[in-house]
Amino acid sequence: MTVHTVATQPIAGQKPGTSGLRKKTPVFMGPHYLENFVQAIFDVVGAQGKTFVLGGDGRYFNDRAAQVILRMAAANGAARVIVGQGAILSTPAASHLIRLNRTDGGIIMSASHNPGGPTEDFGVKFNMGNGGPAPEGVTEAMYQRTTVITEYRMLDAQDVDLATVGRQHLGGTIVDVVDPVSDYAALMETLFDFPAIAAMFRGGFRMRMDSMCAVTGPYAVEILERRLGAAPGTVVNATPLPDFGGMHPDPNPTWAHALMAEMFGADAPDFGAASDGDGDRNMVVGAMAYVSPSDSLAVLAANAHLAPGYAAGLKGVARSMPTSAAADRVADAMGIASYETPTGWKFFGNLLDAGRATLCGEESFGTGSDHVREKDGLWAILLWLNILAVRQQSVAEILAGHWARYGRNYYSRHDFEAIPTDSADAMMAVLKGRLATLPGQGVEDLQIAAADDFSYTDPVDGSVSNGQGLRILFVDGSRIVLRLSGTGTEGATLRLYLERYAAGPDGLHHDPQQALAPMIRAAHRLADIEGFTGRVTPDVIT
Ligand code: VG1
Ligand code: CO
Repeated sequence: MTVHTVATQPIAGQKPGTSGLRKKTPVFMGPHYLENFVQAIFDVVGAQGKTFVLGGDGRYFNDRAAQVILRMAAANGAARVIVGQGAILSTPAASHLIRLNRTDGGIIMSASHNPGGPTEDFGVKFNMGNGGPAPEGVTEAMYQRTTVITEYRMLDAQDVDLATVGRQHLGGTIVDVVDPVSDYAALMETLFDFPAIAAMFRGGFRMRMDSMCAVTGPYAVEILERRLGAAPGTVVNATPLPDFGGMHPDPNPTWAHALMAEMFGADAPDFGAASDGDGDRNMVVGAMAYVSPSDSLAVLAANAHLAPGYAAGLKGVARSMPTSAAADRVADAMGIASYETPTGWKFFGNLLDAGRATLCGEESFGTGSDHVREKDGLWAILLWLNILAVRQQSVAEILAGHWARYGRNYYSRHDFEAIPTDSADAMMAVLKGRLATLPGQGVEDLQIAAADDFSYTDPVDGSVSNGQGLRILFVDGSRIVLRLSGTGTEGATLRLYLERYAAGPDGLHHDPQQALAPMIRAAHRLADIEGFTGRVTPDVIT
């Protein structure tokens, strides 16, 4: 088989964001677009003699992109590629396969929680040999490479049969097609008390799992229904579809509204959960009890020792800066370290590798641990099930008990989507310019204690990441944070994060939007969101 060297030119804008390169599908399918970026990956990390994992969330173009990447891996001299059957791998399962097989990294095809389809979003990201997302230095090098690229290598070959598990050869490269679920399911069995969870299901415990027509369907059916004995049909929207059935595969109360309606309706199941496009996010809900992701992280940290995989306790807990401080309170009570990182899972990698943190979480419905180097939706759902099985309490009881002990961090995020980029940038620039003048000022009866643009120094390798979000901290401990999304593909998305602490014992059961109303008004006044963007009402509230 011949290796062709194809002449190409740099294509503007191939800069990875919070999590890989995401663009509209037609952009990714345009001439040389995918090829340029994949060659830039191989140019930076090297492919000769190396082994990689390859898989994706099954969205439109996933299958064809996989064939292109395989031909390019072979043309660049890769020794072996491990591919999920049908080119399918959830992001956490890909992370596990990289670690299990000690490969040199992996390519994951996903735009995660963004919608999929011919006119929606596609994405590609590279994970390192530790199983985690490439750090900023590496993604920046890939971007720089795309700005000077002149050629890429492509093997002249037919498609590999990805439908059949087994070994094949593509030029000089071994292609091992593997079952996407089995190794991941086996890992979950080592972490959680499957017999206890199975006994809970046998005792009549009812669950609804919404896979949102995305990648976790096969994983959830195997683990929940087959191995744990949940009733057949527990998992809904269980078949991954190229367009996610037209759904927005983002597990939050807005997009998983069918699940929310069921959990807040008559005869609700005991436990509900949903996951996103590539299976790294989760939402958990009890009967009549929504669990905010920040609270979920805190509850999991406080109870993880009830699961066999964490019986020895936690080394530390890490959260992204916009995530509420609820987990910090648990860490303090347990006498373990807590860390505050910028948004994006790549910033947890060093803490996990160094053994400083065991659990990590983000307010954006992401939770995970040191079992892989990605957030992991089904893992979080199974840890909740394990805790419920041991404590024999409802989700609502566990939440109420948690707040009674630690106090409650009222929390919400307001997203304003598809704002003209110029307006969003101008608004952020003006607020940033005013930060130094804010301490000491009052707004909406709130006194501002401090204000800054969050900067992070990695405690392991000393790398510095600036410009990670504007924070306004009030004297009473509440705060607002504003940042622009790094995963969107249309204009700018403003994320406004709001937090207020209530120590209890009174005032622990208010509606978060009401509890946060002063912060919401203060944020609109301080940033003049309406003046810059014309927006008053957020598109999505979580
Ligand atoms: C969002 C979330 C962030 C998350 C990222 C990737 O980024 O806020 O917490 O890590 O998505 O999640 P941004 O830059 O749009 O705020 V996923 O499930 O897309 O891998
Ligand atoms: Co995701």
